[in-house]
Parts: sequence; C-alpha cells; structure tokens
Amino acid sequence: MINLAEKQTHYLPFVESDPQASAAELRGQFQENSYLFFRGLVPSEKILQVRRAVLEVCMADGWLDPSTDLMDAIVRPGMKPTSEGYPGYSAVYRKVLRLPVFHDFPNDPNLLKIAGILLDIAPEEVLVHPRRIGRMTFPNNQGATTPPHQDYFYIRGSVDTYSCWIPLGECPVELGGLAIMPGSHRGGYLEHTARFQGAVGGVGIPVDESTATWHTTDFGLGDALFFHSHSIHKALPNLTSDRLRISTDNRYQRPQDRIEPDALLPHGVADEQFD
Ligand SMILES: O=C(O)CCC(=O)C(=O)O
Repeated sequence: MINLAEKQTHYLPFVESDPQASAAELRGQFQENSYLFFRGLVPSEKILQVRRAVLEVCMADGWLDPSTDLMDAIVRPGMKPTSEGYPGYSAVYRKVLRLPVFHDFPNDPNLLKIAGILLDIAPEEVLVHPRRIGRMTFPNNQGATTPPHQDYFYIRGSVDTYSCWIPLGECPVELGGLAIMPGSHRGGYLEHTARFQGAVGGVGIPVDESTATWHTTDFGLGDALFFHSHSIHKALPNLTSDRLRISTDNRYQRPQDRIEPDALLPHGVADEQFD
C-alpha cells in the first residue's frame, strides 16, 4: 500500500465535499480546486453490481484467473497486458459497452444531482453523453497509464462539460486512481504537445513533475470525482502485481450547448491499432 503521506510533497488528499451542501458552496469548492470529490456518493450495491457484470465479461474472455474470487479481479497468470486501441482489448470492451447496467450507470440520480449543480440546471435536464467510457487497466503495463491532459482535448463541444470518474470497486493509490492538478481549470485550455508512446490517448500536457502538486486519494466504494473539461488530470499507474483496475468515466453537459458528434457515438471501438 502506498502511503500518501510519504508522497506529500506532490500528492495531497482530495478536499472532500458534502453532497448536502448548498449549490453555492459546492460551486465555490469547485472553483477553488477544479474538482468536487464525494465519499460514497453512489450506493455500494450499485458499484458492485456493475463491477460483477464487467468482471464476468473479463473472466469469460480469459483475462482473469478462474481459481480466484471473480470480484478480486486477479489477472490470469501468463495473460499478456492489453490496453485501449488494441484488438484483444476492443473485443472485450465492446461487450462491456453493451451491458445494460454499465450503460445505465451514469444516470444514477446522485450523479445527476451534482452534475446539475455544476451546470446550474435541474438534474432531469442534464445531458449525459451517450459515449459511456470504461477503463480496464492491467498491472505490469505502466506505460499505458493515462498521462496529464484536459478532457476538452478529446471531447470538444462545450467547454462547460463535466467528467465524473468512478472506480468500479475500491481503488487504493497503488491500483492507480485519478489525480487532479488543483486550480488548473482556471488556466484555460493548453496545447497537448507531450507524446506518451503506448499510453492511453498517447498525448498530453507537458508537466514538470518535480514541481507539480496533485490531489488524489485511496478511492472507496461509491466515491465520485467530478471535474471540468479544462481540469488537468492524470491516472496513477497500476502498481499491483496482479489486479485489474476497472473504472468508468462519463461526461455531463447542458442539452442546448454545443456537442461534438463523436460524443454521441460509442467509445474507443473504431480507432483500433494492431498488436
Ligand atoms: O481512468 C483513466 O485512466 C483515465 C480517465 C480520464 O482521464 C478521464 O476520466 O477523463
């Protein structure tokens, strides 16, 4: 287990928000930090239901060790890591994207309520991008870790779009949660000039890690992280020896705002590379 305190120069814990706080207070916290982080926002049962469904697909396709508990997500010994954009990954990911529980997940009322506050509209007016996103991140594959970036680079459309990242299960720092650069959304959009060969997305923002400060945490069941399309964020590497890290991230915007046509299409199954 990695102790955040040992890394405190550059990694500090998220500021936690209370979902019952007033809209003004939550918006103020977002403006300050570039994110809102909630403990246990989504009921644990719902997280575990989606986790089970996703892991059943992974098990059926031979990614997981059948001699272990499915819910532990232990990768089958000898399984070669794969990641977004590769055919072996896409074949499984397509099945995940078709799971009704996975598809319905971002419509959870607790999530729509917070998205509505950030967008200053009623929860029932919030448009959830049909492009649902899942991540299945292998151990022993650190080069694939998502580099620092702003979601606007990918989603375009309305700048006023918010992402919500939720691990489908507990996600201690060593399993590779998400980290945010506090205050970064106030700097506006930056050019994504850094190249990260083999990483998810492949490009990012050049960050001097020797001086950067990030906020992150050990994510528990149902914890949710909301951030703006200009908030700089990155994944932490999956440093476990044998566990798959699974998560979902979804985007929320006002229905009348501009939307890029791609946001209406399925994620990550058209732009395949070959192993
Ligand atoms: O989970 C990841 O590795 C990346 C997630 C991400 O960058 C996002 O939610 O925008």
